[in-house]
Amino acid sequence: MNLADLRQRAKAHGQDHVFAFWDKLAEPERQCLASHLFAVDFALIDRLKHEFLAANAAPVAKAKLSTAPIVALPKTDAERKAVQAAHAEGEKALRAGRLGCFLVAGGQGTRLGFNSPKGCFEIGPITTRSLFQVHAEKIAALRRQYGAKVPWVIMTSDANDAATKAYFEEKNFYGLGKDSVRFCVQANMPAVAPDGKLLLESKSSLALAPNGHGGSIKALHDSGALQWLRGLGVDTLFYFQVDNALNQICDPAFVGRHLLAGAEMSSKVVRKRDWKEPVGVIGHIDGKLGVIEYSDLPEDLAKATDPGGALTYWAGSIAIHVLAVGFVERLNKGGFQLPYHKARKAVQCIGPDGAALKLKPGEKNGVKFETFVFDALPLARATVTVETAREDDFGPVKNAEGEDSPATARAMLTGLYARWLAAAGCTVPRKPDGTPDCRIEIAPGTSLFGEGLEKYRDLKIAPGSDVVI
Ligand code: UD2
Repeated sequence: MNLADLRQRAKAHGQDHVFAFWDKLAEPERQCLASHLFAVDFALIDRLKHEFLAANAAPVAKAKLSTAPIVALPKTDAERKAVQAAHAEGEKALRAGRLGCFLVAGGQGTRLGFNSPKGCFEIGPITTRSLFQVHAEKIAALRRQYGAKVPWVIMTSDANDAATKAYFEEKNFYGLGKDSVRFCVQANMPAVAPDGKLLLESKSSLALAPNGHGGSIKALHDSGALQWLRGLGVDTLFYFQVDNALNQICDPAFVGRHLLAGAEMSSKVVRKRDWKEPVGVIGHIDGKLGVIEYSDLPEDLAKATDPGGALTYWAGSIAIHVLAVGFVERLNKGGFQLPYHKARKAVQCIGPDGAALKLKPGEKNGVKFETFVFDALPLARATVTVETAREDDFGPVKNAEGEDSPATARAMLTGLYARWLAAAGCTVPRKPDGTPDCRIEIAPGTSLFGEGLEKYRDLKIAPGSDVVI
């Protein structure tokens, strides 16, 4: 397509305002704008505009939600035996080198108000250990424990790719070896105004945003990462998010459940702490397993309870999945499209006069379109959903303060390490409310899942002190 065609196409879709400053642009600037515009799927933007933004757009269709079968935390001996069998199966796969790790870290982390990639955020309760470091040390420990390569793919976005790579270089990949960590960059989607017009970030560039973590299915394939994993003998991927400080990476029991069921995509859930908790809910949606995002869950359903007063839709998705490599390959071969979701967000852009728009605090002037990885669940031939204990697996860092903040994640880390030490026979000082009266940090290299801490049985921990192991 040449430039005249591009202009014609933009005009045909009511988007020719993007050329408003064209005549005043220098050649490299024109090239930049043209490259952005060549990548735009105008027909898709039209469709999304009609679907979500038109005055007569239908409200998000009310899906029929019902509860789905979930493997709950074990209560009986038989259930505990099943966990052991799954654990053994997961360990076997780990030892055989079938596991790879897949971290999605392409988000912009706006809520945290941290300007670097979120993974660089220091989360150690005592040390300056960053989120990336916590994940890297866990993977290093898995490699040692299972004598396997456990390669790691990290998805970034244009917004943070260079900074993420520079960070890993600076940290020498935490000793993992550069050849065993691979980055893939997710695609962008243009951000639009509430009337569906493309927004310009500058006179020579569109306002682009990462296309949501659903973009990972395609990014894995298009970047060659999937083929690379296959070449290393990996057929099973452990998927996780950058902001979860706890996360039992490659949890053998979870991986084993997935494998024993012959599943293509599996998920971990926790009991929601209350009806408002911002996590998607796993259930049957129009008869198929899926996740309804918290923002799409009608309040009456979110609040629904069973006769005992417990939430009916209690199963909160914590965005930990196992994916069969063959499933991701199958989707990419067959051509698939995950549905788009709309989010009103603040978007940095210029106005019609070419000057940067000054946004008021909290003003959401734009709309971003994203796909979500959990929308691949209904496409999987078999799935397993497993309940996990929040305190073992889910300490997200989302907000600067309050719930799901660095403070709560650090407290959860100390709480976890305190339980591990107590289980090893060590006495941990406690406050009257039962929380540890000390700060504890255990390196993943010392203990990955709480094992091997017996030698700290006689450790004396003074109230109010710091313990780094
Ligand atoms: C996500 C889930 C929510 C729950 C929660 C648990 C969605 C839509 N919601 O909520 O149901 O499971 O996590 O913590 O996922 N990311 C990318 N590229 C993107 C956008 C996001 O890689 O284009 C990554 C991001 O770096 C992060 C993760 O995806 O690791 C989650 O993103 P988020 O913080 O926007 O999701 P959140 O907290 O709304």
